[in-house]
Amino acid sequence: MIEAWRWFGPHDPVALDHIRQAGATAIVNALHELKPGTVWTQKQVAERKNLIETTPANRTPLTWSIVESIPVPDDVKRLGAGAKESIEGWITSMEAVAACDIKTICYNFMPVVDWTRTDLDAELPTGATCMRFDADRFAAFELFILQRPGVEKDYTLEQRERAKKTFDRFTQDDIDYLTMVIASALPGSTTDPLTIPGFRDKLEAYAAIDATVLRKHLAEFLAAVTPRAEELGVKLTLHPDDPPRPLFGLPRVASTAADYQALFDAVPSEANGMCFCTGSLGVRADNDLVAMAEHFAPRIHFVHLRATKREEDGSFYESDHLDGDVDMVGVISALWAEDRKRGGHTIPFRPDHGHRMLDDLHKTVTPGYAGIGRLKGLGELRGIMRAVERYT
Ligand code: DNO
Repeated sequence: MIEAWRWFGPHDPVALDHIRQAGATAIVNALHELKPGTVWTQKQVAERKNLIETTPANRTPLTWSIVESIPVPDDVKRLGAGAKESIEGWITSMEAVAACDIKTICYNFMPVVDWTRTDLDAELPTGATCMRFDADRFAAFELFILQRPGVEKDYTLEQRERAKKTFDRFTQDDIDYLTMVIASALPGSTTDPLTIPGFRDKLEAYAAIDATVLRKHLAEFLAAVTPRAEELGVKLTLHPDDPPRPLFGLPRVASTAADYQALFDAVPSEANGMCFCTGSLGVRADNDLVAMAEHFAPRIHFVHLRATKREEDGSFYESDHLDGDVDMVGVISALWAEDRKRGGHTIPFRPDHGHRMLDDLHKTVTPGYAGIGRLKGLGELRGIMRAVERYT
């Protein structure tokens, strides 16, 4: 497997030399400065690639080998093949990326919001902080801040009462913070940031779209883009929903093994692949991650390794990389076997997210992407890989 690292570009407080020091050699990046839906040009991609790959004297070379993500515009999710212009634009961006010899592209198909948390800095017993999805805080947001029409029926009376208590304790700053965190403001988001009225309008635009329709639109998108991806030798990797369950009454179609199977059946092209994100998939107790890694192995072209701990009420937090609910050794063994089958050193993985700890507690960091926490995660994951390499 190949050690990769997500870099957010020239303004990322974690510099390319820090990545070298972490030991990763493959860079995961995107033109984050461009709004979702903007068509990427070859010149822009080449410039970024140059920046990453121009190696100062006596430094380890780095390669930009994965794009995460080219955002799929909102109208593609709402209209499927009907969003012709947006799909053509997406293909043009993919061509620009492929022309720069980057052949792995990650994307997601979550409507309205990308990955979702309620806290960026939840304190752990060690004094480090982690990201957290808190069921009560989320319910408080939907019920009393967003006031989503029809939301009551998604909660029991007890859940609503707990949410109300949580809401009653909020200050205006708490409300603003929660709104900022949820309304697409997390790093790497592929959806536009929203205000509360904008949020309601977006949800309204999805009123008629259920899981069947969304799945159909995703299949139409893939049917349109995979022929060109095949010609270019590009692997498209669909990132799972995070968290892997419906939010805001919106459908989700990349949450389970059955979801991915339906997609591979609908569009068998070998360019139709998967980004295996253990942190996202692992939030569902009914996702057997080792079985999924084994079953989908030939479709996996990019891996995010991270762990979460589930709580009874649907809350979860991001634990240490090896101490969550996921059987990390089992997953890595399955992926390692596939990597070996392909000749070795073929599948890129990145340590996904990390705790905010040590010096990072006093610095400005990119939420989820502080340097030290990921460094620790990568070190632990690398240790497992060395053992698996040797003893299997
Ligand atoms: C969060 C990431 C997401 C992911 C996109 C993929 O840390 O997993 O930002 O990159 O959802 O399109």
